[in-house]
Amino acid sequence: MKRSNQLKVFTLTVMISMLLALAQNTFAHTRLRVPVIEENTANHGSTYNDVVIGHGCQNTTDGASTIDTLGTVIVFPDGKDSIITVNGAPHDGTLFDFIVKGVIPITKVQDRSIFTHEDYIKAQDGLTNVGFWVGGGSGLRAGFRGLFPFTTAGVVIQPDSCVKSITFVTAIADICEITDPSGFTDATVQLWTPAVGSIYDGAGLHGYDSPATLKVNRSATPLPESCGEGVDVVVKPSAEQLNRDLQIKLDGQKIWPR
Ligand SMILES: [Cu+2]
Repeated sequence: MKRSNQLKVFTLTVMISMLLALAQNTFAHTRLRVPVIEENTANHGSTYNDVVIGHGCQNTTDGASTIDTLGTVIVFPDGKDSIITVNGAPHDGTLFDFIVKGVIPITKVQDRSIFTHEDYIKAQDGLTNVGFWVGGGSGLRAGFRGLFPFTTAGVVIQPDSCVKSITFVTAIADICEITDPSGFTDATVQLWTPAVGSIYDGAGLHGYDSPATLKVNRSATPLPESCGEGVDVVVKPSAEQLNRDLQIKLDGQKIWPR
């Protein structure tokens, strides 16, 4: 092989391994196991999914993710005061403009294989589940991944809307040490939240503005012809909702954040 060719091969190999390392890092973040789903009508039932914790918290010595996780909490946008965009442009209406139920209905699949406790986070109406938390026990060991099962059901796009897809931006906190918000560091918590100005933004921290998302593609009804290409909707929880809902309460007692 000519010297210049060898150099090309070498450069390519280095580039590929760098890309692979990058891809693995991205994959190791806390995400949903199935990030893109179809609509489900009542007849088609539920879509099974998991919150995937990719790694624990980072120690302050070498920055490796060697700290165990004590619990995790996830919140979906409640559809009430959520931040909605249509093809990137702000939308003033509610989620009812785009999805039939106005929220994404979620159900936790009972599972105490990693943590001893779990419960729902309720919307302000006290009925709708907007998220859930799991925690307690010996926890999730650093170096292992954790799957926390749940389902979404009955997510139906308004048939006469021009919605091609709707993406729900979630907010997740993987907790390694119970602190108040001033104690949030890479060693105490991994915040996978949209930066919307809540106390959970975590500027400068590992997961800053890198939330897990769930995209629902239109599949039950055809796009009305007048829609042309159709639109992509993105919905994020508001700062107000996160400050209120992204927390762990056990028997009415707030245990995280302190
Ligand atoms: Cu990560």
